[in-house]
Amino acid sequence: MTYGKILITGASGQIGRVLRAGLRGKYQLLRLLDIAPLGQAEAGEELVQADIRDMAALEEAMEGIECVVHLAGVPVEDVWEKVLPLNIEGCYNTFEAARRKGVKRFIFASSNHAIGFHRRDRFLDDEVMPRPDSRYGVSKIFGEALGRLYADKHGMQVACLRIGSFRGDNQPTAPRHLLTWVSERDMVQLVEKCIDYPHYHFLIAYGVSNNVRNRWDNSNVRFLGYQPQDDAEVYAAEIFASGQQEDPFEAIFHGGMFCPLEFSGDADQID
Ligand code: 15L
Repeated sequence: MTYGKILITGASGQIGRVLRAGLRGKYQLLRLLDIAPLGQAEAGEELVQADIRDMAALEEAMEGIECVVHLAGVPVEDVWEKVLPLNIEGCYNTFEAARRKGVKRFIFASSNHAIGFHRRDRFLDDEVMPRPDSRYGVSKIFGEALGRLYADKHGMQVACLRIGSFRGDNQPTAPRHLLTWVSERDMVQLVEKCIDYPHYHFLIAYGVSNNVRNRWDNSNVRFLGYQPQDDAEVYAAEIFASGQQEDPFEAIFHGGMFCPLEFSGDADQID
């Protein structure tokens, strides 16, 4: 195993909890970091209660680590006063602490909201221009840019995962999820592939299940061997039977519900 000592930040969040359970026993060490309580340590786990705004604590947490999975931060659109310290400064601190401690690989939880203002009639690959739909989306583009910098400048191996709709109830519940849903086991599989693949420089992958309505192209990362098992379509009848219809404005764009937040622009100009 090339990368056996793993640090997960944001380990008590929605995705963190699922990765903790899904990766348990597969690696020599799972060090779990969060500002919130993490419960009892299981075999092979170490728990660190720390804040990603605290560089010294992060450096300590990186000691001996081979691969970081960085999930910590605000998970939705929020005020700048939260996005700046957690998703901008906190993200920088995490990359920089990893570099200082010689961490070889970094998996960054980006988001589809990094490209949310692209029109949905366009199928998106890893090369499309950044098109954030929110301050949150901007922070994810910032993290991807940091990843690119640390890969090119410092030789860190970086994977940025543009995660779609990961649901705590492991079920798609809205029409947009039929395109964007990522199931728990597919999320675990994607992260595992990004930890285990012997070598890469920098990659962007979409964190999405095998949905028939998927609009994101992962052919650039075929080499990873990610084979999603689930398809949101199984839930389509249930979702439509509930009478839900996507708002017409939201339905134009990949980012859906984040696009109309605070909107004062001209949709026709967003080609
Ligand atoms: C995200 O990035 C968010 O973390 C999550 O809360 C959802 O909004 C998701 O994207 C989505 O696009 O459905």
